[in-house]
Amino acid sequence: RPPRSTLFPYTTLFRSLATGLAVLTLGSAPMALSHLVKDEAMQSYRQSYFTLIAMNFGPMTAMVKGDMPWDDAKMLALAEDFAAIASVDVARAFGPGSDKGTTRAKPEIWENTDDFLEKYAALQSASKGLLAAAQSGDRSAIGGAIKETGGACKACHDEYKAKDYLY
Ligand code: ASC
Repeated sequence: RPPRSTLFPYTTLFRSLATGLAVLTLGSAPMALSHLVKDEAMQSYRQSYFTLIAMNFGPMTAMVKGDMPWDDAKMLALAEDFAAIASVDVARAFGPGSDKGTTRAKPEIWENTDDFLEKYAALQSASKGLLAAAQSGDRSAIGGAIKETGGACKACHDEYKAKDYLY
């Protein structure tokens, strides 16, 4: 073991490096926002849900538009996942009091709940049509179903989703 006098500068150097690294790491860490904000569980739930919806719908739209190479197997897999996700009823995540917090959900959702739920049901139904089209492999049917599904997304967004966070 080297004499302490030799070891000391390195220990000091190591400690200051370690401290510096820790400070840098903490200081530059991205705002690690949890996907589940505990006191906004419903808002987190539905944002996660619609992230899944969008991340499955997006690539299908891209294929239809020609922004991504067409792949029948991928289209079918995406349509299956999309329909499976859409079959999970997100309505319970729009419970009383969840109009506040980190949300773009407009108050109209809680004022016109029947209409909101009807529009959501249209999306769920469109997801089934899209799955059927993907199963048939008919590209023009898939294109039509994508249009209908996108229309269902948009119908709700137009009335019930704000551009910016409201609170
Ligand atoms: C998407 C997406 C939406 C909808 C909407 C359809 O891919 O992220 O919000 O489609 O643009 O009109």
